[in-house]
Amino acid sequence: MRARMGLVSAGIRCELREVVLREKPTEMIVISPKATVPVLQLADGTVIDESLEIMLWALGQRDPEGWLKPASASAEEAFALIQQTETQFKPHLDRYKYPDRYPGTSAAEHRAAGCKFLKVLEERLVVMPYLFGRQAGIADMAIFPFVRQFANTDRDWFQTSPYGHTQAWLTKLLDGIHFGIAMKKYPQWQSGNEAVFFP
Ligand SMILES: N[C@@H](CCC(=O)N[C@@H](CS)C(=O)NCC(=O)O)C(=O)O
Repeated sequence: MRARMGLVSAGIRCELREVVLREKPTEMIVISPKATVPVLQLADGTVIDESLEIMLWALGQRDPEGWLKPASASAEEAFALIQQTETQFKPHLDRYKYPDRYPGTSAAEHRAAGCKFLKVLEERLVVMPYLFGRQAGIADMAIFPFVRQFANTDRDWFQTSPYGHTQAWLTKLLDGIHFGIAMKKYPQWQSGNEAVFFP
């Protein structure tokens, strides 16, 4: 999702091979043994297999929407918030979403811990429509997919939670063109298939 949105923003088209996680193609594992998606292989053979790195590579080619130039802060602050999402919020999200996978876990406790991060977002979004200004940037696009998962875990709870600006921000991004294009479904890639392109 994040990688696809970065490619959309940069206007980069690539060959797409849709992977079904329970049937990972050998071709993917050969170039990226950690075997997670997304994986981007460049024309020179370089492999980038972290979604944020793919976004940064794409925006490093072209950044027509200025995602790497936050209006209200330095790029470092935007990256610090992304890092906080991945290292602090994501573990709580995983445990709130899948308590059965983590023995002894209380979903409610992890939701409460995740809310501390939602409060950080809310405090920013009270004063500006996106996390670092009037336009969406790398922080919004890299963070909202996690907040979407958090919201979807219990939509009724999220809708009545005291994070109205975060709810509105998430709705805007879900209605946005990048997410719409990134969500397009593709058939599973099989060796020998004719090439399919994204977007
Ligand atoms: N930090 C990585 C996480 C990638 C990741 O965990 N992807 C999941 C799917 S969203 C995956 O491929 N899991 C492997 C599996 O389920 O076998 C990134 O953002 O690229």
